[in-house]
Amino acid sequence: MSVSIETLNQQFAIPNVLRFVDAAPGMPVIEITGADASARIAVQGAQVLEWQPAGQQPVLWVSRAAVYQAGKGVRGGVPVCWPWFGAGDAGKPAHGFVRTRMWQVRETGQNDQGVFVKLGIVDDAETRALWNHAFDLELIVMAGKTLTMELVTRNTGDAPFTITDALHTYFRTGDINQTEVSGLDNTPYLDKVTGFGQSTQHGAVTFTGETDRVYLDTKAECVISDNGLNRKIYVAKAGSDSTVVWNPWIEKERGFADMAAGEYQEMLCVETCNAATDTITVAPAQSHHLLAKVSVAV
Ligand code: TA6
Repeated sequence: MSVSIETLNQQFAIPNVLRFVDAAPGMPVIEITGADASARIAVQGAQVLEWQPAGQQPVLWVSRAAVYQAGKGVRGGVPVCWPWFGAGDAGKPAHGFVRTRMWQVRETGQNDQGVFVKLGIVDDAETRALWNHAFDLELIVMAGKTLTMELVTRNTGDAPFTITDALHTYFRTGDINQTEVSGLDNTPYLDKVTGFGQSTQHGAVTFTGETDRVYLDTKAECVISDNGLNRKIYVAKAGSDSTVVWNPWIEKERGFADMAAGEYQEMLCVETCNAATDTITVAPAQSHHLLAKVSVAV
């Protein structure tokens, strides 16, 4: 059941700091204008769309061709992939089913770290038809000088369940040809471009074509050297054993109706996740926390 913009603003707006607007019919978006940063978060999918620290360039990327439509994920920002990362079983949506569903707003507020929002989603008959488990999933977003996103999986059922999950973060970069990602040196990865063959990273990740890699058993902080915009973006994490690095490049970009021509040159994904063999099993009444912490230095 969707809640009206008026009701959301009555319950959760913070004057001059946080308000709800309709990005499209049935697509409420939270607009944050804090002292340290501005941000936008779609209530559908609890999808952070934008984060821009005061005095900085935008850090996240959203396609100019993105579609804002109830039931469709927005191309960019931070899609929440849960309870599986990647292709699901036949007939099931890629990257799980929560990114296209309406979440509930649970809390908004501000403190010395910035402006925070808590969004949650629980199981229902539709989700149980896709994945037969009871759960409570919550995303806590703190938008300040640093962006933190914490995805909390709670098992509210009576049997253990196993998930893979991701904060599938799309970053803006000045020029993919002048961009590299460090922090994954000597790390094994599955290369989706070559049918998930296993390789090992040597040095920084650079981009000369389609790049789609699941780095395994790594808790490392990644650093994006965005040399086009003369900045470094730090992606620290907790509760995550995998990191995915993705750029669709020219051909795959053409396959996305919600990417404009040439946009591959201004974006990359560094995804904070548990993927492939890095699965997470949650016992009844227990929870798992996946945390991404993003900061920028020029
Ligand atoms: O995380 C990388 C990836 O799995 C790519 O293989 C590509 O499929 C991308 O996610 C986007 O997936 P989506 O379902 O959002 O179009």
